[in-house]
Amino acid sequence: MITGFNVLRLDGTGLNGSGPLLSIKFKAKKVGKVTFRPGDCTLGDSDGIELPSVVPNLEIEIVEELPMPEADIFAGPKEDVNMDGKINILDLIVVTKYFGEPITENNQRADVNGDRVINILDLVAVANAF
Ligand SMILES: [Ca+2]
Ligand SMILES: [Ca+2]
Repeated sequence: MITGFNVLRLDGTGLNGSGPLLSIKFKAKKVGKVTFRPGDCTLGDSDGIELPSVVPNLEIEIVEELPMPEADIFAGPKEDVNMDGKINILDLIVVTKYFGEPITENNQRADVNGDRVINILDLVAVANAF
């Protein structure tokens, strides 16, 4: 069950057009199916008037993570820290997130220069690769 989050945009410029309004990243506690019911969401305009939610319910299947075959290991540039095929501000965000932390299995890509420390040199390496 996913509950208890709120999003509020305060700058007053609002949004229009089409595209993602919100993305949610979560870590599963166990395998199985879960239904995300955005119908439980409340959307509103800048005057506080509720807008109808038109997002369908989503069924998400959580499967056990299997070890990656050797051929599937990411082979892109090391500066593409989040492995999305682009080198940009999002990669800097990931390096910043782990700045100064010990290297673990989860953050090792943030050590861009491979010196076993996540620091300013890794930020510079990503920024220089833009
Ligand atoms: Ca990237
Ligand atoms: Ca480093």
